[in-house]
Amino acid sequence: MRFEYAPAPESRSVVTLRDSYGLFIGGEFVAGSSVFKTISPATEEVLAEVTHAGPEDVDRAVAAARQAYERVWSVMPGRERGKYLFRIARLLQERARELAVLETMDNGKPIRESRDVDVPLAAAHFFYHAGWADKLSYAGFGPSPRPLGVVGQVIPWNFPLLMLAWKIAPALACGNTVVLKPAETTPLTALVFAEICQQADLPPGVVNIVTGDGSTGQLLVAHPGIDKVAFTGSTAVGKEIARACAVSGKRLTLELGGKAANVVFDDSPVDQAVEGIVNGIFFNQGHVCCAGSRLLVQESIADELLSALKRRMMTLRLGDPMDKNTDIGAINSRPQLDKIQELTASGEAEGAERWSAPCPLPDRGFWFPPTVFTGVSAAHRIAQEEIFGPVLSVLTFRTPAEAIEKANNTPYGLSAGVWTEKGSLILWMASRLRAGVVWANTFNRFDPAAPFGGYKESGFGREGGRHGLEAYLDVLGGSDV
Ligand code: TAP
Repeated sequence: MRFEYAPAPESRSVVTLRDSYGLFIGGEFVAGSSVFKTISPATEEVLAEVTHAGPEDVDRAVAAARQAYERVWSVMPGRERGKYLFRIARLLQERARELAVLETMDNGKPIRESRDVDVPLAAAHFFYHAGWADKLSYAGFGPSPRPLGVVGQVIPWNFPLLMLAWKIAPALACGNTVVLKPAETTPLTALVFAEICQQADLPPGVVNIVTGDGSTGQLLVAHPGIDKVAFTGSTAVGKEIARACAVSGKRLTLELGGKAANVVFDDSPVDQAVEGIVNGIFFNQGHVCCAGSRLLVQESIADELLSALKRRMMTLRLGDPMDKNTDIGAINSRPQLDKIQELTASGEAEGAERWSAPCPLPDRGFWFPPTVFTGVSAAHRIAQEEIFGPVLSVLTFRTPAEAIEKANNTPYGLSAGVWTEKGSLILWMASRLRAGVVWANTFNRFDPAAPFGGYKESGFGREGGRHGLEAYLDVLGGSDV
């Protein structure tokens, strides 16, 4: 039975959009060399004009960060830095509704997700790292871990504010200053974050935000004034950045793509597993690096599980991301939609069977229905390449050993899920899965205290937890910070 819901739109009035946004350098919004427009992917309406940072703008931002590092931030006691991080966390909470609405407008994700996941987790990251700022000597990296200096950070469009928090909170807690470039299609919450830095009285230059496209990112990571590069994005760009940073002496962490296996054994409770599969691949339209994009189901329950999954998918509500009942929002951009369409067409051409939940797609904006492919072989592109959309590829297995072999058979190694009631099997699987995170009887759970990161082409370095601090510290010693 399908329930109909009355529309429950969130109000846009909590957001005051400026017509035009400058770059945030040295604690102020300043003009740059040129501008571009950011649009809502759900309606294609122009939301605001944003500044494109060119070489001189990036120079200015790095110089501001250097000055703030040397004069203020690296010499400030950790307990004082921690107060600023607490303040930022509280301001994120105070402006949570505005940030959630803005994120949904600029990114296309359902308001339910930006309100309940992105913004609360972003605040949680600042709270968590505020607590570390005066305890770095006890973090297990020796008695006197030192900051690295000026950090260049480049982030993607799928969780704009949350990825910003994952990058900025640990960097600042450890005594570094930052220049961050948000993705071209989702710059707006980073610019409100710049306002929050002003509200928190953060010393000028500690955080600098330079908007622009990939060329701005390139300038930033190649800049000689940067001591460390932290990148989250695609594996292709990650490799380019690794080459750009080679022999430069810069420290580097890369959080890249994934092709996670969600492995369901025949003793798992089917309804619970179905919820985990839906959450694993359809959360955030599947624009999730750790999405459970490959379902590996034990052959004996494959038919039962797939029928239950399709029934559940028929209840997913696709449409206006600002409606509080919406489960599936818009695809973030036209190029991303083109990529999903190209890869799904290859799935059919290679012989897999496509099934999409029957749901009307809005006339304007970028949309793709929740889709499942069965009859997928490990050699198909849809089993190997990251689709980064609401598309699930289903494979079957008979034994745990076969499940491991298939799960590990991709160039990636970011995350995995295991569904079974046997604790011993969970441990057996977890020790053999080549994935940075393994979820047991759940999926897509995040906590600032838990390190996150990949193996193989999913990158290196960890974000979150005590391990995440190491990426922002010179752990070989020096005087106390
Ligand atoms: P990318 O195209 O790699 O873009 C990521 C960021 O890098 C954007 O800000 C982009 O700018 C910038 N960029 C593009 N070319 C660059 C270059 N040559 N040098 C420096 N910066 C450059 O990825 P995306 O499509 O935005 O994001 C999706 C990817 O991110 C997926 O593969 C996903 O798996 C991955 N991801 C990984 C994680 C973790 S934690 N592993 C988390 C989220 C996403 P523009 O956007 O302005 O072009």
